[in-house]
Amino acid sequence: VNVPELGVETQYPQELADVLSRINDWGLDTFKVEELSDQRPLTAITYRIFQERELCRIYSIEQSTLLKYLLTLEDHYQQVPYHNKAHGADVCQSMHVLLNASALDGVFTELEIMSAIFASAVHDVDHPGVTNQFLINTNSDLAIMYNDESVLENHHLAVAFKLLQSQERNIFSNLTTKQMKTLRKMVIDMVLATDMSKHMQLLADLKTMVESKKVTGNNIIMLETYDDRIQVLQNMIHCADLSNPTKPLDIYTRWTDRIMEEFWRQGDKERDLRLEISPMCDRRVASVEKSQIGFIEFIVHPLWETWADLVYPDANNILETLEQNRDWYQSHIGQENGALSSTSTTHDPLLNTDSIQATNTYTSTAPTDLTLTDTIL
Ligand code: 8BR
Ligand code: ZN
Ligand code: ZN
Repeated sequence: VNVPELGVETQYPQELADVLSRINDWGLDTFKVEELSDQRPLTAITYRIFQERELCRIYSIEQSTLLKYLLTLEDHYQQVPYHNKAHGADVCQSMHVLLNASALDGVFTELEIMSAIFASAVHDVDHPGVTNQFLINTNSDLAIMYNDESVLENHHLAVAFKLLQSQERNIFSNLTTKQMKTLRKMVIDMVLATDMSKHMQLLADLKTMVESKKVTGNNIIMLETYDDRIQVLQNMIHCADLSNPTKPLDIYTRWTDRIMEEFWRQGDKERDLRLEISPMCDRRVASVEKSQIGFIEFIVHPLWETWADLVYPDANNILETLEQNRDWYQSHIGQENGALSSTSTTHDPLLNTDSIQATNTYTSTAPTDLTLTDTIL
């Protein structure tokens, strides 16, 4: 079977190859990959990572089978502002970089690594662009199906494994029964850990692990039990999922534009349904900067600070960028004086219809720390 070298059709093979050559870098521009790959960022990035890690050779995966799986997976991400295939691609590539930490050198098996890459690629598939709480409050079919427990995360997993059922897409057909069983357990454990309501527990357990950390002579972490190994992988995918604020500022602000637009669309739905509008979801009360500062201060920074302790000193640059980005949002708070920030979706026609109202209410009704935590967790 003839498969394109980069896995995707492109009119710009050289430019795409150049961007993808930064596959091991924290600053890879997923948005550029999105443009240059004719809207196939997830396939282009995951295919490249499988090649980079020689996973097709190790697990006898036909490249054409891998491509069929990835293209179908990518098609099952919905066209929502944030939780779309670009976010899937971003989390997958971030996970790939985190797995390369020198403190983790040789720690994880090839099967654990493939499970981690696979879990991150599928972790938000078919996300409808609304939160678990919204799905529960509206008595959605998904909430009924999963009895209100990690509704979205259970669904992402079910879709991901369902897509393997067809033989022509089954990338794991040459794994042994035992390998498949282990992979499936690990992928489930990782994707369920991306439910934000598990954040506090995950972080608490990570802190305990850091306190009793054992390392080898060359500063490599020792993880002996399954519980310890999966705990690190769960925190790693959670870090990758919450890595937007640790990326170069121009990339971070583009993700912020997208998540805010998605929140606001949920707020529009809540208004139409006469439900209470969730914090941060009211486009007429847009407080982008304050939301991001709260998000960093209460959730992202505590997590990354602990991760940086675990893999010290591998994540120090990441932590530094995060702190600079927080300071940037901080310095942009008063400055705009009620006007919409340059980073918000002012080009978005949906927002522009409300821009006058948004300008008036911008500074007056920021979410308190408590409501912020309420919405996300
Ligand atoms: P998921 O991708 O699994 O949904 O987890 C990330 C969550 O963090 C988002 O759903 C959102 O609730 C919150 N968040 C906020 Br607030 N700002 C964000 C940002 N700039 N990037 C990513 N997530 C953000
Ligand atoms: Zn998710
Ligand atoms: Zn996600």
